Amino acid sequence: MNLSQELDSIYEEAIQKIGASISEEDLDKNKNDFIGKKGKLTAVLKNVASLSIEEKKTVGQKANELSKKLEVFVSDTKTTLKKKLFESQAASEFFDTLRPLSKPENGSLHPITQIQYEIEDIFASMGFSVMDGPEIETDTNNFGALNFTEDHPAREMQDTFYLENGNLLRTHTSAIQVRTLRHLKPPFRIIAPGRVFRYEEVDASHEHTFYQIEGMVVGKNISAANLIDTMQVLLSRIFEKEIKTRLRPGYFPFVEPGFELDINCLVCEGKGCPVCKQSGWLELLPCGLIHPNVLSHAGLDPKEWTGFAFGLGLDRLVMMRYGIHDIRYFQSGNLRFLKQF
Ligand code: FA5
Repeated sequence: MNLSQELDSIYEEAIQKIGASISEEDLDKNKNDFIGKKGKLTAVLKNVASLSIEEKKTVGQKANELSKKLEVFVSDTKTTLKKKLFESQAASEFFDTLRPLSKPENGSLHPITQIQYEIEDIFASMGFSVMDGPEIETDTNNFGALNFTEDHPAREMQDTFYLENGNLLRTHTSAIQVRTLRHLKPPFRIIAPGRVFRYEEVDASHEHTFYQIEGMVVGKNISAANLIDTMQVLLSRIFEKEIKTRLRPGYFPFVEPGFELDINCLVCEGKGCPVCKQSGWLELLPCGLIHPNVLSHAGLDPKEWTGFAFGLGLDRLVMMRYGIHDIRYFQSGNLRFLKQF
């Protein structure tokens, strides 16, 4: 085989190997095998120096041309590989909402829904029933009946989305306390899960749309000891391990006394991170004994009836359980995130 024929056969082999590359990495390797520093075609080019002037001209020119053609072929193959990769990713992640399903494709429950159902089971086992309420509320149910006076500074604590007719998107599930007091005769124990909305500056631990579970017990001689015990049962059943908590005074107009139950941040194990704003602690469960004014507003005699209430932030609870470092994943619709649960 003369040198020109050798070049042709190297070229044929290169086209075959490069064309069969299965990834960009594989392509780089195949390219190097032929036109890299130690490649087969490069080796021929290096030998050209020892040829006669005539051969130098023809073989050298041919080797150069083939090398250039191979460069173009490598670049085209790279484009094809990129396109194929994109198409296969798009095919596996694309979901056409209008396409009739030829075979059943099961979705799964959102992690927040999963934990909501778990909490409902835990409370059902303690004799609680589950209540519901609308996302659009009256000002009275969200604020007024909960002892927020018109000019009460606490109204500023929650920046609210108002509707033109004066109603609002509920800022907390505590509005369901008011509805429950209207509909049930005590004694009762209820929880009420739901979506709530605030005009909030969004960051790693704050969303504008998030989930809470309200809890409320009304009966005779209900004390802070009953409240704390219930919270401890809840947290130990949810986390199934010892977790550090701290109780500090907290102000909400509808409880007296009010508490903030914080848990040691499980994303950073209390060292400090963006989720806990570097404090090591996360506000999770504000609670307290129901304010006498709330009971009176519902027509109950606060001397006869007492109770406790709490409002659990579900998004943050899920974050603590799985060590999720940013609340924005929950509403992102990112299937790669959701498929983990
Ligand atoms: C309340 O909403 C009171 N209604 C809770 C309550 C109920 C107190 C009954 C006393 C008795 P707060 O604004 O702190 O309180 O919110 C309660 C929980 O919701 C917080 O601890 C937190 O876990 C969660 N939360 C509050 N704001 C956000 C937000 N922007 N994004 C995500 N979670 C939030």
